[in-house]
Amino acid sequence: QMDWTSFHDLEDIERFEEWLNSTAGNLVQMATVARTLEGREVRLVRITDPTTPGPKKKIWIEGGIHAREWISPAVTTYLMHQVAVSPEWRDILKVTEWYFVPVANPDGYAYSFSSPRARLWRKNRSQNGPSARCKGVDLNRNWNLKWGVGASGNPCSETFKGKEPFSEPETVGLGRAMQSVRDIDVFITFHSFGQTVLYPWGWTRDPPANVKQLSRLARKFNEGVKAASGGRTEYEIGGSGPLYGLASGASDDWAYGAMQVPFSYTIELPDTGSHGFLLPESEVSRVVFETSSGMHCMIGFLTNIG
Ligand code: 0X9
Ligand code: ZN
Repeated sequence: QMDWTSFHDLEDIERFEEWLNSTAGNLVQMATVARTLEGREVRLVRITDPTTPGPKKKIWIEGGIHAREWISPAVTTYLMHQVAVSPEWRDILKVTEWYFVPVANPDGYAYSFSSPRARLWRKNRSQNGPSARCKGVDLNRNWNLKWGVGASGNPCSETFKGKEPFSEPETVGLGRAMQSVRDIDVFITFHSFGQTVLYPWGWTRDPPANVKQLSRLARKFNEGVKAASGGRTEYEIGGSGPLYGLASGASDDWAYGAMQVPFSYTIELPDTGSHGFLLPESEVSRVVFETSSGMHCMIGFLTNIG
């Protein structure tokens, strides 16, 4: 059984998905959107209330695209649990349709659990050609939007973009699934660390067309986090390019630019750097609670439920 007082490996997360599917079966649908190089599934979990009529806001949540950012799948699975079973989310669930990918990079995630020296692995486990010395493509540099800007062509780099856009089964499968869902209203990819809400673009420092609305909805997320934390946790909000430096081929830019998702964000979860990627397990329950409170405030605002 799942808990949010520690980090969980891929098997635990898959068991949790199956448990949720059997417990809240009328609300949950599962699909496999890709098969990785090592044969793992990239799973998509759709949660919606089939007894209420549409149209509904479509919200896509991506977790675990970077292997070592363990707090991301923790937050994503907690949010799935809240949305499906918590009474506090019931009114919002009537008018929303959720698409969750708890672990977008299962090979990398499993590898980061396999030994202490693999703990800080970021990429997938792609072979990069028969003679390549270095493994892995940064799946957050492999999407087909301004591919190549601020990304590396060297397979040994942490930000290796792949040999071409969409060279990886994970990004292809996720992209196709988003295309078949269509008209997504909100796209969020959870990363760590930094405590920032980033909106497009990552490939340029120019602001996107609806920057005012993007920033206003991001402030709602922060408002919910701040309230839930008693004022202790706050996020910085801004454009990816200006705040994190130029990096293209990321899922948020693709969602915004290629899929025309009006509200597309990368949320860099806590902390602000003291532990960085190695967030202590004792922080998990606080972070998942504060983040889901932020999401509740954000999506409540979007749907006029609050
Ligand atoms: O560089 C990234 O992929 C993200 N930061 S992380 O430290 N988690 O790796 C930020 C991505 C921001 N979005 C874009 N650059 N489009
Ligand atoms: Zn990341």
